[in-house]
Amino acid sequence: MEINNICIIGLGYIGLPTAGMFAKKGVRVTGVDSDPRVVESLRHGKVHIHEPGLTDLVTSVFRDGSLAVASVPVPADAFIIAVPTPFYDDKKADLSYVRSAAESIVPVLRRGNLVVLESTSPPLTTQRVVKPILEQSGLKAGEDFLLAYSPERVLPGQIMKELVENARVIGGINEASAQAGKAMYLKFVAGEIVLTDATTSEMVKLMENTYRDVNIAIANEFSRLAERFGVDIWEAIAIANRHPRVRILNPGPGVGGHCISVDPWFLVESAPDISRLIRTAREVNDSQPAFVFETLNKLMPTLQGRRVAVLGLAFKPDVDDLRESPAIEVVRELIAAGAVVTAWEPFKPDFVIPGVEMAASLEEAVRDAEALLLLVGHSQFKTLDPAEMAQLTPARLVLDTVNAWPAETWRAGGFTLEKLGDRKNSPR
Ligand code: SAJ
Repeated sequence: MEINNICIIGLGYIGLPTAGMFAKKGVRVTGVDSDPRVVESLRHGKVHIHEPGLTDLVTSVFRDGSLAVASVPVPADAFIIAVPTPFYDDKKADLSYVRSAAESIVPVLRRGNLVVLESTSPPLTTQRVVKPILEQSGLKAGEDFLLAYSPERVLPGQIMKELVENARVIGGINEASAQAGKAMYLKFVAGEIVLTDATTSEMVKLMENTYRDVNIAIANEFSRLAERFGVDIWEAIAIANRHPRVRILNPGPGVGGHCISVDPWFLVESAPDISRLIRTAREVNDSQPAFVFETLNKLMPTLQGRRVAVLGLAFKPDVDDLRESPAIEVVRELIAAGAVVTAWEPFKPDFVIPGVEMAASLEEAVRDAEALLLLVGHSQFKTLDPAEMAQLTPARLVLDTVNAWPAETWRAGGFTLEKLGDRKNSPR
């Protein structure tokens, strides 16, 4: 089966880079998005996602005509669904985007086509949700058209590299579907391609992110235990990690982003009676912003009217993505306690949080502060010089929640530097 043109539905963090990758390899790609603003801005050469290397790629494939954009799918050899799967307030997966993407393919689906779902989804979504919708075309999955699930596994900030180099799993509803998927992704994937069935590959994706979530949860719980026992968690983890079979992750203000903080719920939703550990890990991570708040509150027992400068709001270092960010949760608690919060997020300075003053620069954020609260280990924060900071701010109390700042240097610079999960060096 020859794949010369592909229609990719959903031009977000995954769909757009994937479209660019295929187009660069000479495939004619039509990128489809239901949001007219995305289609319009791409038509004007404006890339709406901040990801290193993406703008250059997209601009070049647009210029040579191998990538086009549209608001509805066009006939193609293969279709890739890369739309978001957020969750509702009750933590159940919102599959409405997946459903409407599948429905939009039905009128253009032809005999011999391949359809691949990439969106992270609860187990059995390919078989029980996508397949019946596509079969409304009158064609039979596995016989008239091929259907597979292949999750993206790339790390925001390194998407261009990881899309190519990471191992890719492709789960077909039958062997022919998996093989067709392999033939397609081989066009740009250099990493190993592993074939399996659709439900296994759905579960693999959820297991990967759940594994990481549970591991971060234990690191966060350790940070609370360290507070209780007068230990420095950062020192304790560094020592424990010298054990050949131990690799504890980093505690911090919590787990954010649209993947790790969401995906484990898809397993809990699908089988609540047998996923207690996964649920608890989610709850531990979701309550970590409250732990950060309590730690600061111990250092500043009255927060009413106190001026706190918050450095970083993104969900993790060096990205402009604020979705599900635990830093925002911390800020909300500070506002609720009456603190006067000025926040500096260099990757999204004009983000709006009700009640928070967004600074236009680091200088502006710290100018009148009484305390500094570091919530994200952006590279540009890590290298801040405490001697220079001491000139910029009257604040001398600093709470570093991500272990970004060398305590000795900051203390020598005149700051009272406190770290999350460290009561050894700063008994409070
Ligand atoms: N975090 C910690 N401590 C750590 C590591 C991370 O608190 O030691 C926090 C981060 O600050 C962030 C959150 O966890 O708030 C998640 O960050 P991350 O870097 O672990 O992962 P994501 O969400 O950017 O990307 C993950 C990756 N999955 C795994 O590493 C198993 C990526 O490969 C997936 O493609 C992506 O989810 C996805 O799209 O599902």
